[in-house]
Amino acid sequence: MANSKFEYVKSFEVEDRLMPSTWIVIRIDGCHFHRFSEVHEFDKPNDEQALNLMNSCAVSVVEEFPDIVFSYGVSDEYSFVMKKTTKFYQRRASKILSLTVSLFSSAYVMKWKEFFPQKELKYPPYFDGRVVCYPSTEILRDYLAWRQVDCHINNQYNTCFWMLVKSGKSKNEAQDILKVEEITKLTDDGDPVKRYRKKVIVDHCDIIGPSFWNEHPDILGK
Ligand SMILES: Nc1nc2c(ncn2[C@@H]2O[C@H](COP(=O)(O)OP(=O)(O)OP(=O)(O)O)[C@@H](O)[C@H]2O)c(=O)[nH]1
Ligand SMILES: [Mg+2]
Repeated sequence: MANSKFEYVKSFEVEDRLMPSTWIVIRIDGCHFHRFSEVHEFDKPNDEQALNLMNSCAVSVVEEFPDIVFSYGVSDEYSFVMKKTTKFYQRRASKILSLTVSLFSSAYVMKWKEFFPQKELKYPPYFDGRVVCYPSTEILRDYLAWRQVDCHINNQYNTCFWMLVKSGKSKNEAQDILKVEEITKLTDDGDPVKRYRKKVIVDHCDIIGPSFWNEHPDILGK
């Protein structure tokens, strides 16, 4: 590339390489999906097709970025785990994050008709994202457990809330009942093997306890 007197502007760019030898987790989350789900009349509390669409977008991301070893999603969010040794885009945070968010968002729009053939997409959905490094497999497992525990608590609350509303209570009454009843909170009790080709499996299972991880030791390595 030709040198010019303007080259110096590159020195303003910041170095944003993520810490080496750490698990990289990218979490994306739908922006204002409370409104988006109202406008598009999603079933309450869970719209199966909306969740299937999220899963399908996540599969696209996992298939496109080879160093993602695991991903977990709930509601309007999805977490993607990249292996510790990944050199994807030299581990540059802005590249990894922006690529994930943009691929997920465009997949969501492209696949919309496949999952909602009768519904028009009324405006463009968009997602925010963050990227965090976790230094150990234990902390990564705690991160994933945290997201799933959150899912259980929210689902328990939302399921009860909408059942009360369907049974004739007002939203305020349902809220008050659930406050009084104090919904029981649930307690929450390593480089992958070389792969030549990855098979993406969509599953619904417990990732808080050890069974899943013991049955699939290859995902996070030894
Ligand atoms: N009806 C329905 N709503 C859903 C479903 N999945 C997600 N949502 C909505 O999406 C929201 C996701 O929660 P948040 O991410 O905290 O809310 P948000 O409106 O997206 O706000 P920001 O993420 O802060 O922009 C839920 O509160 C629901 O309103 C679904 O399957 N059915
Ligand atoms: Mg959201």
